[in-house]
Amino acid sequence: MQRITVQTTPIEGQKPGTSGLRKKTHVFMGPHFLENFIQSIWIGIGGVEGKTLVLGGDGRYFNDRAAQVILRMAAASGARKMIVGRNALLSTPAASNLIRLRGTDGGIIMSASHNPGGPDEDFGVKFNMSNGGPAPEEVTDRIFAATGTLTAYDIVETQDIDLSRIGTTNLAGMEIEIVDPVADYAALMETLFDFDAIRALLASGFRLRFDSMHAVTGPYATAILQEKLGAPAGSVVNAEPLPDFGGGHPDPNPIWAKELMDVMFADDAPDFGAASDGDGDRNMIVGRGIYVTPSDSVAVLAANAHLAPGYSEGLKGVARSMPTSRALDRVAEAKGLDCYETPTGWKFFGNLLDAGRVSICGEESAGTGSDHVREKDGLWAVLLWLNILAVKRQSVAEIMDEHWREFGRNYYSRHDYEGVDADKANALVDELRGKLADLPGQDFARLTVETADEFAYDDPVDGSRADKQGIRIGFKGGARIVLRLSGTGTVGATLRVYLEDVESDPSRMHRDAQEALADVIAAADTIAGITRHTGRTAPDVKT
Ligand code: G16
Repeated sequence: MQRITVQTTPIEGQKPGTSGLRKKTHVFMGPHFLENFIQSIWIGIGGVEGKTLVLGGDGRYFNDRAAQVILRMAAASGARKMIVGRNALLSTPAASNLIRLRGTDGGIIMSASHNPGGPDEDFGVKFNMSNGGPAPEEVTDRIFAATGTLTAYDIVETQDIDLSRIGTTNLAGMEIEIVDPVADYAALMETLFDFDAIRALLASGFRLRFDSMHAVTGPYATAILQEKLGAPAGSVVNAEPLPDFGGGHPDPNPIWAKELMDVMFADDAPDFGAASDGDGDRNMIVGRGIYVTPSDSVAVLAANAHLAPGYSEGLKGVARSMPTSRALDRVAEAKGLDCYETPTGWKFFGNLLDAGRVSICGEESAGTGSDHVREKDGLWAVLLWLNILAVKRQSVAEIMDEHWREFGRNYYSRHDYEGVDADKANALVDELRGKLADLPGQDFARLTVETADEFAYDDPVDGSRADKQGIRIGFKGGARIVLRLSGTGTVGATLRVYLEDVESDPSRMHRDAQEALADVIAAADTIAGITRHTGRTAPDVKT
């Protein structure tokens, strides 16, 4: 076993995005690419010497090889200990929990989340802090700065470590503890939810289907939903994590989880359907014949969380990312809760959660979570829904209907234009930015603009500022358009257009969202010149 220093040169394009560094897998597998980035993480966090980190990933292609490299680099740079999920598997929320539970200095999560996996698809790496949450921009900026000046990295030359057996081993003086990736997380869930009530619901003939999309939640969902809560075998489908997610796109939305949607909209549909993504932090909720948007889901969860033991004392406050619909704001207002609006990216919730200002957070991008960890958590959202259903004994459709009648309905949809030429996408945003001041008072598709600005966020806890976080255009009557460029893609630019309108007339609350939003959609194209700039006449994905 030998510690060596390898000479290298900076590699371009190692700037972390909305959630860590995501690239094509072959890019990550290229000479020095992973090693440069990991050494830059060590530099960005002030060195890894004497530190204890958690390591795990979503099991995608290259996960196992990358884990070996990261362990050898941690040992070479003097880390004290690495706590690793068996076979280098850990869902993102389970990694966050492990970091907090063991009081470690942070952790490395190998995942490109909902992006497809495989040699021609995506891979990713992100660093989480000692609070269990994604590194804030101040840290990712330091990591990025280090990627630009790196001249060498340290690594130990050795045989692969066997990560398949639970226990403790040693690598060049560094302890490696291999843990069951599920056990601690499952125990945490049991403290938050009324497992007896959910068990009784499932024993009453209530049928559920959870689609793991061949990603990391398979073992978690099987252990919790089937083994602990008694859902019949086969309730969890696509449960085996595969390096290429079975060739699928592990993004839980009606497009990519179509198999589940078809089942849930069939005549003999189960009562409740859910899906999770590559690394287990996203979720999709669907009842028999009804899809629940992520924005509605977080609003329903906030309105009913007190029905679960972990939240029985009420919520401290709530938060949503700016493009997420304002359904949550309506619940917060009715309940007298503070509601924070943050930029896209779970990392922006971290300070609010740490400061005890909020208990539940949500994003339109299928992310919901609470202060139990510092990541969004797919299975957590599913279990909270089940707990609520177990207490209310209503169908998902009835719960939604009741919710909209009480709080009003925020019709919502996101239109994505993927793989757009980056220059064209930037030109669109620049042009729009330039005309914001003139928009108020103008009419588009029967809507009158009331406000138009570019979102900037001043963190109320540490005072840090994040600007250029998306353009928002508000109309008289409550409709809204938000436009921003995604920070998680790996090819070209993805233009995201978020569309919303408010409905308080109960007789108009059951329309198709695209239909209800027709004017807002037309206004967005006219105002932003989407077709003119991109040449696209329709989005690639509508969620
Ligand atoms: C990540 C972030 C989320 C964000 C989402 C979409 O999710 O953690 O906070 O909402 O990306 O970001 P963008 O619109 O920039 O693509 P995940 O599940 O990919 O880690």
